[in-house]
Amino acid sequence: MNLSGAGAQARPADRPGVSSGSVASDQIRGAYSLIVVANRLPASQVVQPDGKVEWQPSPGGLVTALEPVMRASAGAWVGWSGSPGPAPEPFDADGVRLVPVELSDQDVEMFYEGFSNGTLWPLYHDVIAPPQFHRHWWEAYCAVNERFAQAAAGQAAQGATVWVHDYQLQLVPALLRQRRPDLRIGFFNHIPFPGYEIFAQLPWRRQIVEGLLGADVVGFQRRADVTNFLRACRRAAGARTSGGIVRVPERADGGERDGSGEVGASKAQGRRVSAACFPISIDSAAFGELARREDVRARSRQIRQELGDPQVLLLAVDRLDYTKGILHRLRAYEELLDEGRLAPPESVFVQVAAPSRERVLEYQSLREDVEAVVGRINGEHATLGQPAVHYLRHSYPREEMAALYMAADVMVVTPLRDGMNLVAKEYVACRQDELGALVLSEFTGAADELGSAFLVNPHDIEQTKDAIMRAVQVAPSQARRRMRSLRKRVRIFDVDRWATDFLRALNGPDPDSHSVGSRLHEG
Ligand code: GDG
Repeated sequence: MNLSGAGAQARPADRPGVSSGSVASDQIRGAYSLIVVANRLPASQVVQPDGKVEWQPSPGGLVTALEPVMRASAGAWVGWSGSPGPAPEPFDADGVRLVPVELSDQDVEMFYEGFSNGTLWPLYHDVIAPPQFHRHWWEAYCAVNERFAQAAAGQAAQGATVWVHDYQLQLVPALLRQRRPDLRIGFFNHIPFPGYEIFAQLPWRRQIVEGLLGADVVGFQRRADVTNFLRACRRAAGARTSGGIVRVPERADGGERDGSGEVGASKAQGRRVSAACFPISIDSAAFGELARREDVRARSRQIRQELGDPQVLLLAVDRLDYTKGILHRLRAYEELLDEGRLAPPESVFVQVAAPSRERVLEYQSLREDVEAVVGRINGEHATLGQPAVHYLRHSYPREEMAALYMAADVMVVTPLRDGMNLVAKEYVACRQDELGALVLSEFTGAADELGSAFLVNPHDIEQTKDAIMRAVQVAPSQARRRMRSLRKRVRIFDVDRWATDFLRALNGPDPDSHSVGSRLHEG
């Protein structure tokens, strides 16, 4: 996304009613026919050493997938800039309107770090870490969701499509529908939706489900997430479901509550909300192109050289997050070294751990634990100049990531729970040589699609060790067969296909056809 023209360029004069502020009055209709609402804008505000504020694009699969369709259909993106404080004015970047929403320091602490990442994130990831329930965090979550809904309502043209993303904004669909019943509203959850026994712990479970049911289509990564959500609709909100359709009684004014406080308590036939799975993917062609670039290929060879030309290079790439199973993975590798099944310098393990949520306590203690284990393994197994584990707590440019993927013989992706896991798909997309092997946790969304990987239960350390060894020792012909099958899947089901399927389900004529997304899991 080119931000060189950033700074409130005017939209074409023939588009009526463009609102000028980031927060519009409920009465104002905007000019945009496709609005993405996500916690973060596809660009961040960065303060330069001289105090000048600049926008830097933060490209990701979502932006890449949505940019063309947003440009073609007068698109706007509502989100936070990444800096606390007053929101800058909306501006255009490469034909897409960016609409910053304000988050104060307190919002960042209570809405983002608090309710989103201290309550919902651990709860939705099978309580790997204990979720914290605080009423003042919930209040901040409600207030910030209102702000996002209001900003989106002010930008959307009559009958526009609004696509809301992720767990930080689960109340937005219903808040938006209250203001703008004319809109088509979609919601996509990037992280898992937990089983009801876990979800039921949430003191605000009914409100969350009702918030989501403001959408026309609620999308998830896996079929299991859809099943969990449908159960939550029945149990927490008393709604009726049939297949993937939830019935939400409608009031004349477009709101879905019937006055009794329960969704589904009055009119049997009401608005139909479709729940389906749409497994997200990557821009496979772009990764393929990166992997063909001579400079990237040269860098990949150089990485192996710098690591001492090991026989086996194992790689893991994660945000430094307790859901990613980094400690379990290190333990498996450590035991393989202890048992002499792998031995440096012939085998080398590279763990890239991108810094993440560093102000949240659990993330600080995870970092300490990981660094202690890395220190222990190297203390025991490294020789001078030849560490057994290369621990890199950095973020790298995409070119470097692609070079690392191409250099690795075995990619170890072993989260304890993960909505999808794009790293696994990126590795596959970069392996034009059809070599390399993927060890993949069965608790990732990706495992539903990438059955030709070496699948493991990451809690089972013996099984993980065996899977790593099978991947290390796999015969080239078998490795190639597996990689071909993985590559076919990732090539066909790319991020473009994901976005197209979701938007087709949202805007298609027949709501029952929304289950199209579910078919993606087969094969
Ligand atoms: C959430 C869900 C779901 C990582 N380090 C660097 C870097 N990355 C990039 C990877 C990948 C992305 O970050 C991570 O995506 P994941 O899918 O692996 O995980 P989450 O961040 O937890 O994402 C997840 C996803 O949303 C999408 O719906 O799959 O389940 O948890 O693209 O490449 N990129 C660069 N440098 C790094 O150092 N450039």
